Amino acid sequence: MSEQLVLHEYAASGNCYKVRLTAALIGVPIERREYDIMKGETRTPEFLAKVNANGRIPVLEVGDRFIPESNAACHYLADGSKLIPADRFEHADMLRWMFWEQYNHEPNIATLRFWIRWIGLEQLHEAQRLQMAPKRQAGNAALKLMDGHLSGRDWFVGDAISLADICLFAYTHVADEADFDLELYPSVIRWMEQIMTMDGYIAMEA
Ligand SMILES: N[C@@H](CCC(=O)N[C@@H](CS)C(=O)NCC(=O)O)C(=O)O
Repeated sequence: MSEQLVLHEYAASGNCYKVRLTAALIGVPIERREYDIMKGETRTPEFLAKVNANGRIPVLEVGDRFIPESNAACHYLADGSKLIPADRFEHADMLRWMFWEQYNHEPNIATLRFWIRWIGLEQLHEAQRLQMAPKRQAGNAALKLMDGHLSGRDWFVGDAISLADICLFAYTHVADEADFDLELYPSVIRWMEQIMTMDGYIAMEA
């Protein structure tokens, strides 16, 4: 890639890790710029005006332009690589899992991880406490659905790793930090082990 790539990120975030893992697996170097989200560093007027009006990371800076949303940043990086299926149906199926990740998986598993490990149970607001049980149930439903899909197959789409696997791996492999019992999902464990032993794999660093 000819333009300079800078990832605006928080290293312990799975959404940011997805982008780093994508870049690592295709061998594309990216610069990294860390923000402390616990100190509101992505909510400053400068960040909102220049990097992402939505006040969140990751954001991939490409030359003088910015791509917020982790899965969009992964898609930009992987365009033209083996991480995106050439087949039109499989490409759409990959996107299906990436959208599913953002709607059914990340809001439950990542949010519980953040509340439990970063905010702390004692600090949660009443509204958050009330959401704990529904998010636990929805998170387990997501893991169960993944386990069913992966039983008898190696990858989410077709017969090779794609962005669907990378985007789902990011928060699944740390779901134990949100007190999910991954031992209940043996096909998910087998699938995670395949990813963790791939050439170019990098760990999350959290
Ligand atoms: N859908 C977005 C979610 C981004 C997101 O929630 N980022 C969190 C960290 S994982 C963040 O920036 N939090 C800081 C804040 O909201 O102030 C994506 O996939 O990039």
